[in-house]
Amino acid sequence: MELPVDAARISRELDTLAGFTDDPAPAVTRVVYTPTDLKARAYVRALLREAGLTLREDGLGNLFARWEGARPELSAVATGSHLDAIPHAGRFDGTVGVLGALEAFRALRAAGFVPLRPLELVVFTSEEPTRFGVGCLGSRALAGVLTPEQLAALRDADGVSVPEAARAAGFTAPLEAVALRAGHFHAFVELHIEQGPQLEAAGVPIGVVTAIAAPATLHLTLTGSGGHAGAVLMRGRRDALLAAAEVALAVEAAALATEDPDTVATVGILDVHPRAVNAIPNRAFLTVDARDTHEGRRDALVARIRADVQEVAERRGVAAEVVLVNADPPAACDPALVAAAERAAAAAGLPSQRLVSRAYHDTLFMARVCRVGMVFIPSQGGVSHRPDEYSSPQEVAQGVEVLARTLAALASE
Ligand code: HGY
Ligand code: MN
Ligand code: MN
Ligand code: MN
Repeated sequence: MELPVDAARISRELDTLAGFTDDPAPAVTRVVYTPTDLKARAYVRALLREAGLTLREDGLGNLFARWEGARPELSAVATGSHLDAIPHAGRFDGTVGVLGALEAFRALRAAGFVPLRPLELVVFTSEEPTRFGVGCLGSRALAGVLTPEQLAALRDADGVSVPEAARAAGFTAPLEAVALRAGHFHAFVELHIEQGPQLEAAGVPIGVVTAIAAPATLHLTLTGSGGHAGAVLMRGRRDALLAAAEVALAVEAAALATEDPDTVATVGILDVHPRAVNAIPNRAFLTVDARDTHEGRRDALVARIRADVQEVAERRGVAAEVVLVNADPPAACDPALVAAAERAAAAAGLPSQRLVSRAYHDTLFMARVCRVGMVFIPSQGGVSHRPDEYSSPQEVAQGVEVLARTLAALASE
């Protein structure tokens, strides 16, 4: 089947979407339920309607765009990704999987393909942890991993809960109806940028994901005694920032200590209170993002970090509060979907290689609902979560074609 993927059109649409940002280009900042997020959603909803898809939104704002199949009673084949972006991010993370899926649908329709099973394009709410501290809120709720009560307990920096923010954004459907029953979808395949260097280094245009690493997040609050920067002598200070500094270095050492490249840990946020030039920090808040493809090794890493925090706190006389925000299992992509994506790449005349995703994705939680697969395209320089994130129009179009062929095969079975 000849697939007329319009590379110029998807490139234009990605550029337009990148224009919905709260920081100046080339950065993209688009935090869930903000006016900017809602404008981006409205833009994508219009494109989906224009393409003749039937839309529905759930109580969190997860958006489902349906292309009816010849057998509407069969469970749908789903694809999709996210539109939200962390502060000062790039324009391809998530958006390639949304607009790329739309372009895949348009190319299949233009080629005269008629799906047996319905196809659904899903735009997941809040894949990034920026506002509520936990990533993949929408897909966790769809998978039943986050209940309405747990969503109500998640609050942003202003104390606004997820349900309050969703309602304020205009999503009023009941949260009890969000969770999908297992088997609701026949299969789910996400197109995404690799966000790492492997495909570019190998000179391979298509990645077929076999597994998604297991993420965990810790929030640490260290409390010392603070005081006057001039009057309090060095001996006996209980400086929360210096304790946090030791903890941050201990986090790095703990990840390196496993001597496996798949173990990673990052302190991404460090806030200091009262943040005054002449006051000894009496409180430090830091986040730890710890991941590994091997769940046992990830759990051992978290345990070691907890022990290091206690050791530093005792030695420096500071109080330590450790909150484990999430510790999720890894996900394996279904071998049949891996094979389908590899066949699709071959049919498109494109080399592909298997790899593990170290970044997490909504696919990590869709794996609790149905069989999953992922198709990656290269990230220039392996860069992501930065304004200079880049994949070429040709790389995007190649990913779209492989996604389209994979979806066509799954929707015909
Ligand atoms: O952090 C991640 O892995 C994803 O990009 N939110
Ligand atoms: Mn991301
Ligand atoms: Mn992403
Ligand atoms: Mn994702």
